[in-house]
Amino acid sequence: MQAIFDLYKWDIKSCKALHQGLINQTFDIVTKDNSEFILQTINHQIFKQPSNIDYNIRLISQFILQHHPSYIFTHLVPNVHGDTITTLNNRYYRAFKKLPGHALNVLENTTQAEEAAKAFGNFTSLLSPLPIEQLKISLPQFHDLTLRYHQFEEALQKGDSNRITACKDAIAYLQDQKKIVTQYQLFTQSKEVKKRVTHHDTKISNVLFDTTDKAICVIDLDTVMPGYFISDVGDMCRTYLCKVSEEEKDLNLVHIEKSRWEAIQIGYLSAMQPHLSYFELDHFKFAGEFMIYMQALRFLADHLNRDIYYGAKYDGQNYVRAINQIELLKRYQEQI
Ligand code: GN1
Ligand code: MG
Repeated sequence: MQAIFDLYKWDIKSCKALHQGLINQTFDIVTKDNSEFILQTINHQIFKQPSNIDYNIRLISQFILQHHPSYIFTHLVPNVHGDTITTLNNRYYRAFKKLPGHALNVLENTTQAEEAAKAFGNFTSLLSPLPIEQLKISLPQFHDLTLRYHQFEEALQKGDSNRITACKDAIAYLQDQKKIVTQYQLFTQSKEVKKRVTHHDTKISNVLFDTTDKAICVIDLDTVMPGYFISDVGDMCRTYLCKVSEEEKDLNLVHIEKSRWEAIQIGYLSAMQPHLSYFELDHFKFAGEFMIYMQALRFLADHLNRDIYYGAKYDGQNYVRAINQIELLKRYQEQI
């Protein structure tokens, strides 16, 4: 790591790995003059063109500095060469100045749901004058449910046969819910639907809060690219409505907190209502079904593919995540 610290001219006091996110590695850096940074590697097995992420964040950063200079944003910190992305030993790094605030793994109350939803809604609303064609695609077809279903079917063909047999109930349930793919296709084909600057990873740990539960800013901008509002609202429903996360094994704890559903609507629409068409507004509830279902498909497909994408800290972790999401989908369809 010393070589990378040198490239940022950091005289290091401490460097702590943060166990955040499933894809990239994140470090909390404090230098001897007490400056604080976040250093992150970009997983380029997944993000094949890390320069696209860098390009998008710089584009957004410039837009914000020009039009909304007081908006709190994770502006990139350049290295000694003036580059905001650093390649070293075939690894990609970038750094941000650490912002005050803390991230949550699970929500503690309804205010946090409203605040987070408002923060993501504001982000898209604020960037609405930025022509989306200027953004690069950091992960092609990332939230394309048709593709995700196809990948799930491929896993049923080529995946681990023992796992396929053991997961037959979960597989049958997801196949039975295929109508969600059709609904997604109808939604995306509609002329009433627009692509906008979309975060694509609106889980609660991607918002920084202050001590009074006010959202300070949104973080983790790797997947910011043109997309549909159902991606952002959907991931809010997936991760804010329940008191336990996708890692929870005890399915009895997977409940929907109805007050948080109201909070997501109030928060997100306070910024986004003027931007959305009636047709889009009518798909607010569908957003949750779409994202919970897609995540269940992705976790189960990965389990069948022997965890090549998400990895697993214990045998069956992606299966646990998948059945957790299936349970959440059932509760969502019953209660929302
Ligand atoms: C991944 O790495 P992280 O935790 O920010 C994934 C998301 C999933 C999430 C599930 C690029 O996000 O789509 O919703 O795991 N990101 C990518 O926890 O695949
Ligand atoms: Mg992420």
